[in-house]
Amino acid sequence: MLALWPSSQAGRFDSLYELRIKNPQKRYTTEQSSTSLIKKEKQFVAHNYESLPVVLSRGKKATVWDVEGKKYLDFIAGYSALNQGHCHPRIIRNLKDQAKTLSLCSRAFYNSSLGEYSEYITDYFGFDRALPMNTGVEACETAIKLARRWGYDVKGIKKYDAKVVFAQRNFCGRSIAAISASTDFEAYNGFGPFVPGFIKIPYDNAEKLQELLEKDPNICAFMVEPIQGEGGVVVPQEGYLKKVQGLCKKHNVLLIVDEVQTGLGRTGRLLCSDYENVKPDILILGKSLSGGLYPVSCVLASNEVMLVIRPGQHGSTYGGNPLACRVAKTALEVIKEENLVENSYNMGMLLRKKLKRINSRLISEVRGKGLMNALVYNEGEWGTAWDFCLRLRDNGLLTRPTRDNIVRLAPPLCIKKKQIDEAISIIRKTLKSFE
Ligand code: IF1
Repeated sequence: MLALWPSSQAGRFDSLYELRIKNPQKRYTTEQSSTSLIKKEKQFVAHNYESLPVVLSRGKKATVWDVEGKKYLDFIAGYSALNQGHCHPRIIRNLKDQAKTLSLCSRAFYNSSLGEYSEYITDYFGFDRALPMNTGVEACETAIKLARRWGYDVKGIKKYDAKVVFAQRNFCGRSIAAISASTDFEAYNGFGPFVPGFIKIPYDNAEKLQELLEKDPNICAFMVEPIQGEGGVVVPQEGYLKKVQGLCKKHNVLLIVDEVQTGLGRTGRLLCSDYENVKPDILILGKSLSGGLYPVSCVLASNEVMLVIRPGQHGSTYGGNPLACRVAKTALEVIKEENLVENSYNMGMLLRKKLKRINSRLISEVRGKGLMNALVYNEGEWGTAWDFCLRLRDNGLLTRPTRDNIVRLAPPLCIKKKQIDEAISIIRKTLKSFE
């Protein structure tokens, strides 16, 4: 019995009941310094992240402050969950208002927000129906379920023979299905057995997809990101998505586009797939669908696809709750009303133009679309991309590397020209300090 207790408590109490009831007498320290807060996270939180050492306590638009009051430009934007900027006043107002009125009733009953929100979001993106979920990975899983079921019920694939195709270096989250689709060793290694029926082909290679679709009639869907985020901000050749759409149509295969990260203005269009005028069969959204306030995701599709799922076959306790619906509708309104898509396009152009003008042997490449950008850092005896990010932090800009040496530059879409200039001068100054 004792072995089950937290090691620090062993022997102090006679039973679990005593431990739970009497332990609150423990005195908690509430020291607010960065050092003590980092120490606490390191001691009590699972070691599933290596966070950049900075402890944030406040945010507004594209700016954040640490617990000591130091100010930074946020060039991660909550991994693109904060396209509307930190603590957007209107989204907060509606969140508060709805939280006071009705937060959740589960889909056991109808609620006063889900219908209105679903009408709004289906109109906004031009689909028949929405399936509300919470996190990005849940929406990705939902899309896979829809595709498999459509494969059996509509396409006529023999039961449990359906296959879904993914691009190598994709990222759709941390669930068992998501890591089964992953080619990232770190993400999947040691977590098997994996979900069967998943095929992985190279990204940005329509020919490989064509070969596969021509020989395998059991494929129900191809799932792809229009720009690979975790893959290292990989921008495919122009025309890739259009070609892929043509192939899927020809072979009666659903095209699932994961716009969890690229969507909602991040790349300078409302959806990144808009650049190629591609409307997928299934669209997945998340992250900024709530403006960073609350986990809200969504799957959009036509009647033909969406109606293969019947009552009892899929759902979620929190999915489609009134609070989420109200927040998401407001978050979508803000994107339009504040012209965030246009600003993302313009500020992205400006950022890349200015970055490309910097003449430094420490930058190998600058790439991206809109405000989804990467700077490829040339690591050497002067240090790693991590060291570079630490010094950017000291100089007032927050970001971190992905895939070792790729530094993400993805601020909230409300960022102003003045702040882009400020970021550029911080980057210049930081690069110089390594020369
Ligand atoms: C982590 C990156 C961003 C996503 C796409 C689905 C999901 C994500 C295209 C799942 C999530 C995240 C999650 C975060 C790191 C992160 C990330 F580094 F992987 F690329 F955004 F920058 N589809 N992306 O990018 O959404 O379930 O997390 O809501 O897991 O460490 P989720």
